[in-house]
Amino acid sequence: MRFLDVAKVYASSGPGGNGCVAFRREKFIEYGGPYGGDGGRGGDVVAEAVENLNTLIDYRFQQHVKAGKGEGGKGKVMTGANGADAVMKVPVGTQIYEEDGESLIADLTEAGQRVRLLRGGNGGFGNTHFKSSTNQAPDFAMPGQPAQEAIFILKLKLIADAGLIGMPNAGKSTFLSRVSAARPKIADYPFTTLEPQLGVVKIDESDFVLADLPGLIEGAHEGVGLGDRFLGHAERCATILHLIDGTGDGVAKTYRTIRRELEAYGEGLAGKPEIVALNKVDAIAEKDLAKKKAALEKASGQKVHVISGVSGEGISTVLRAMARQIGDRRAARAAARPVIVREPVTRAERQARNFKAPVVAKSAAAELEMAVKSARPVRAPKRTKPVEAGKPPPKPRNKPKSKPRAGGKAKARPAPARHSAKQRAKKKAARR
Ligand SMILES: Nc1nc2c(ncn2[C@@H]2O[C@H](COP(=O)(O)OP(=O)(O)OP(=O)(O)O)[C@@H](O)[C@H]2O)c(=O)[nH]1
Ligand SMILES: [Mg+2]
Repeated sequence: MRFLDVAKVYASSGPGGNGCVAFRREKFIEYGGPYGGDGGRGGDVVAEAVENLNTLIDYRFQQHVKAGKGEGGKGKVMTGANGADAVMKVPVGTQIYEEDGESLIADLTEAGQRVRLLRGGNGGFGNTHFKSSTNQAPDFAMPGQPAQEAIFILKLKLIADAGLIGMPNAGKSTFLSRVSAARPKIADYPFTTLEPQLGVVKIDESDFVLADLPGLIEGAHEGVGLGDRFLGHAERCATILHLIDGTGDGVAKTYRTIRRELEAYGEGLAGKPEIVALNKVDAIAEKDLAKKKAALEKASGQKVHVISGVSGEGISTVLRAMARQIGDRRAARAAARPVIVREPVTRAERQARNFKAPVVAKSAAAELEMAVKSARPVRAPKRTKPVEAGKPPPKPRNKPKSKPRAGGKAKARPAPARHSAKQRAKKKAARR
């Protein structure tokens, strides 16, 4: 499947359905009155980021997106059906721009993220809506609202943690194939890689996504070579691995050329953390290595890693340095993310926090106060005397149930005498 990272889409939402003019006509019902229903709502145009897409190639073939129109209202006060929404499925990392390609509307960076691009028209009111004491038989209804139309530019900027940048033939694709399961095309001619390739790198306990980008050459910002449009895929990276072919001459000059291109591209790419690596060390003559490394260190002003994508030399050190920078950015982002505590809205949600929450919502402070008040006090457990060894356990003390009388001891009331049936008959006879 071809990779496509820019697409133009013509979209239109659905118009609303017209309101209906109808009158009730039934046998034995005089003055039936207005009876026309409202029109249905037109469908929206929605963009949704989905996990299993990697390219915008679908929009090369389907450039028109149209939502369903709302159905007209009907007699018997029947409302028309709403039009179906048109959902544009795009890969994660897609940015949606207005027709000019510069005004950003939405940036879909997480799977499942949705944004409404165009609103469907509302349905028109039927004549039932307009009945009043002064106009008891309105013979008009409202038309549905018209649809909205717009042209959108979709730009995919891959979500990678690190990007590989360098001149053509620097060994970028070889590096990616060495450190991940990705199998990009490798050849000894320039511009072998024409589209970005992604690979997942596992190092120690962490993993990250590495993007192999096409080669940059002098004047790329003016369109020379493949241009610099693909640098958009490095915009979201935490770090850039700048590879320089060590077998060539003028490594410092090559480094400066690429840096100039990054600065010309803008979008904060030149300010990103960068790791510099002198590649193809297996093919560099021993006597030239120190000289080239020193020249590169002077030009870049930082430590230069000496690596080889073919022999694997120095690769784990570079990957660890990249993982560290990626980890730092992940930690900074996690710290900066606001913790959103949503206030409970429905009654069920409020009662999940406090089961005595009132049916009608109160302010959060009032509810908290109520929850504290309604909580039962915790009682201390009863203290009991420890039983001494060899002694019988103490008898439970009976407390008098009634208050003692003022002058003396409380007297227990005698239990009512219980007589058998024989005794009762005897008593009865005696009374007579
Ligand atoms: N000796 C040696 N050769 C290498 C090394 N890495 C890459 N090469 C060779 O360099 C040539 C170009 O390698 P690629 O990985 O295709 O280079 P690239 O940077 O992806 O090139 P483009 O896609 O054209 O930008 C191939 O012939 C590789 O075999 C290395 O570490 N040592
Ligand atoms: Mg390549």
